[in-house]
Amino acid sequence: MKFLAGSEKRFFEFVSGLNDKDKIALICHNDLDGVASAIVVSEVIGNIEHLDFIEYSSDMTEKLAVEVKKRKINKIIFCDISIKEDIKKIEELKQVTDIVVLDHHRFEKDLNSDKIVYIKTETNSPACYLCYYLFSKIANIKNKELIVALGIVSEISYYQNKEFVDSVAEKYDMKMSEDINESEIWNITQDITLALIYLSGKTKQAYDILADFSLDKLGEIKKYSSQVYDEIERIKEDFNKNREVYSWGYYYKFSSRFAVKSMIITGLSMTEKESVFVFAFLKNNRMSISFRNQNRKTDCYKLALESVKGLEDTSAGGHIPAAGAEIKAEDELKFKENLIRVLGK
Ligand SMILES: [Mn+2]
Repeated sequence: MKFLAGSEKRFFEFVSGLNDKDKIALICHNDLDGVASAIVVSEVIGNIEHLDFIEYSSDMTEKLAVEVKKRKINKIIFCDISIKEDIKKIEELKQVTDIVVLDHHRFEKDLNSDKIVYIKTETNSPACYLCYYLFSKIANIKNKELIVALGIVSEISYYQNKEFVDSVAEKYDMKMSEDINESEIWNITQDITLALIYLSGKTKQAYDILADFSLDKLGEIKKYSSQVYDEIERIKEDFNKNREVYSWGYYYKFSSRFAVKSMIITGLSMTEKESVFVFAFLKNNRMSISFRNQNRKTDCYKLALESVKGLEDTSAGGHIPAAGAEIKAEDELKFKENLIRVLGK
């Protein structure tokens, strides 16, 4: 496995330095890659004092800093979370804990220092596979192969890690097809991803089900995923009925008890690559907006910035084909005026 930052040597020095008195926090992303990483790490290290699953944000470590103080945490392991210099409290945490980062998100600065072991792989080597690669050198964790393979597939990294995933699929008798999207392992991955959406904010419940996951536990996962699946179907029907059609594409406003906006807009925009899709999701007087244009003719990042111009209390960011913004719900009309000013009617 190729490391873009960090070394195995320093990682194993950290692991061999662990003892019974250490109070370890394990903080992972709340998606399947993050949960699979947590399963691998806790299988080998055990005895985790504080386990949490979080969504990336610049203030995501505020809550952690409180726990560190309260529980006297002296080691933190972050998996599948992009730790950067500007993360709030990171300097403070560095003073009182040792930090290990096992991650595959893009980064600018190598943060390795005597307080941080910072291991970064290429995007196509998901965090769970990095954890598996490292920990399988010191423990037999073959029983975690299945969840790791599912994690790899969920990160759209099958083709880059085909040999490993194929061997797991064969072992568990899962039917593979030329096209990964038509393979059984893809369907299982989708079910788990939807279940994680259902259980968002309660990721530990999903972790408990997945910790010793086997294919006969799929029924348990489907109890959750089927409800999110039904909701996605409902929203797609509603989109066809209630979307506003413009010369450039679609504006669609909706709300849901599940965080399915990105999943739906990405799926729909892939089927109509020339159109610009703008989805506005209403929640607690705020409107969270997604922009998509898969043929990249419209710069969604610029569009996001332009569309919040002149409004108060906003945020906007992203890339050319996909971007996001947030505004006050009461500013919807002004937002749409901006949108039409930039894109036309
Ligand atoms: Mn990941």
